[in-house]
Amino acid sequence: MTSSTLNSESTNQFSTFEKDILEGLEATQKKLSSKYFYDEDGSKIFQIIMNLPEYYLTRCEYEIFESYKENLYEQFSKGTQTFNLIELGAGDGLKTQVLLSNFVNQNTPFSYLPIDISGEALHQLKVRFNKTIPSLNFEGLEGEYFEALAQLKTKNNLSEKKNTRNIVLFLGSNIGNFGDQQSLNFLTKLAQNLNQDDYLLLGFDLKKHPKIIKMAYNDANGITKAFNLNLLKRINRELDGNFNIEKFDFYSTYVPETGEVRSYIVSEAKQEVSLKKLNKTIKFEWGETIHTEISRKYSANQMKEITKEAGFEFVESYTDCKGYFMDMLLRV
Ligand code: AVI
Repeated sequence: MTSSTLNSESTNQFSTFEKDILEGLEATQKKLSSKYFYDEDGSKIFQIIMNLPEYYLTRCEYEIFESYKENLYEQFSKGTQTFNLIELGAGDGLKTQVLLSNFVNQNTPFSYLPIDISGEALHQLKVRFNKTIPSLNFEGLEGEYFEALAQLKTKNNLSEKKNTRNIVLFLGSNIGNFGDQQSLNFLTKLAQNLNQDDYLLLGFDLKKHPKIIKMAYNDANGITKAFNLNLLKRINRELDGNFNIEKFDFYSTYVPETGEVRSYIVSEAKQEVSLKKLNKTIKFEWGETIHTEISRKYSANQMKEITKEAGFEFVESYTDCKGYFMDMLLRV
């Protein structure tokens, strides 16, 4: 048996994670998807990032919810008997808690259905909300967004009944981690998966002074670096790899024209890394980069155009006092 036959046979047995990692590391411009950042440690590091002085995004969205929770409740509950709040990528739920604890004291009953790729994050969320909002009707779903949405549909929780409005929450600038085409596809698919008069509340980071954006992804304590390098640790653990973390650095840059922060892991040596589980060796040149993440910033008008193209109608937009971040309410 030739080695190429061996390879193609074993390729068929690779999991999606293994395939993605291998394809990414074997590409001319090496890349690893930021969706793989969020193992248990990665989710914990992200919690720290959200509290960093440089990382303004979470605080701004928190402020928006504090300021506009009453207005949002009015919008969500207008003309419906009940509503489902379906949160995509809920994380620690701290911001959402501001809305939920306000909504449980109002008249219109609702359910909270968070969807997250990390089972651990969902578990922690459930524990937190059991304590802080015991009367909350909570049902967590672990998985990729559309798989989970489909699951919800099958379980008949994503109600098509006229008296229940589905409201998808896609917050925290999660949309920014998609490339432009991917965002449009995602929003189009989302609009198609919702019923007429359902809502999307979309939280995204606004374009602003490039220095402010750049600093948010280059924090002084190197937490964002640790967040990126944790993916190499994950690969070591899950693919029996031998990345020497000390020999890799982190670099990120913001380009105003494209609105993209682009993040990279950088090899600080000419080196070879083996992934024993996949029977592969990856070579690195000194200074060679692995692209890890896009964090896209938009103007309000850009987002209006994209969401319109995807099939949504603009309802309202909310921003913090500095005008750094925006939550846009859209209707199908
Ligand atoms: C989850 N996501 C919106 C964050 C962002 O701002 O792109 C992830 C992150 N990456 C580095 N810092 C935070």
